[in-house]
Amino acid sequence: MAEIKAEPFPFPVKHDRLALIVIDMQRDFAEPGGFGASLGNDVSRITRIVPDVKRLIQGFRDAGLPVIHTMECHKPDLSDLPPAKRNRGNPALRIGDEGPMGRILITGEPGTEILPELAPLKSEIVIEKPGKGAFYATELCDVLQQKGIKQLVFAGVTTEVCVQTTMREANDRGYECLLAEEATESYFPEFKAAAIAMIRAQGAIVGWTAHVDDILESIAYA
Ligand code: TIU
Repeated sequence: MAEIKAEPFPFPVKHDRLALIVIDMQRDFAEPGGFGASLGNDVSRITRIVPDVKRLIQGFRDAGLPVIHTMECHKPDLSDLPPAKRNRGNPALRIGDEGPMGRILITGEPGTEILPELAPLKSEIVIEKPGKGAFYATELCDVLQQKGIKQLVFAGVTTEVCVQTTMREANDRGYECLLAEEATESYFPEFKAAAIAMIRAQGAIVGWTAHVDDILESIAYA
């Protein structure tokens, strides 16, 4: 059986069942004036992973494997935004407010778009999600079933929020999950490290973690 070098033990990869899911690589999380910055975060940490996310996406494209993108966003009328989410914390700008890149985390606004370097191809699926997890209130489950996907490689932001939430949702739905370590980031380095540790603890209780180079090497020879 083919394997990807991973922790806590090799990932038993089935190349014909594998897809990449890139979580929320949006301007709102990576650029000044967006949602991430409005929460008081240093967004420069996010832009630093763009080259690794990009080469992971390219590797999947070159191998002819599916690439799925997600975007955290809400309808302009905010009907899919619970007050409990809008009112959380004390952000400088709340979801739906007008910011320097348009309305924060609203579908179709410039700041809500995926970073141009990582833009989806027209042929690739983009899941718009109102929650942190990509399975909640989206068509993701149907898409994966239609494509016969059983294993997901994860990239994107933030490691302990939308990435980990989606990994846990996927794990409970029977998907085998592998997190690409250099292709994910948090605003808090200690939270990224903790998320990676807790995902792969207890014999991969949520999933595996691996280096981008090892994932790329495996799919190049699929
Ligand atoms: N995509 C995602 O992780 N949404 C967040 O709000 N993350 C934070 O860490 N705030």
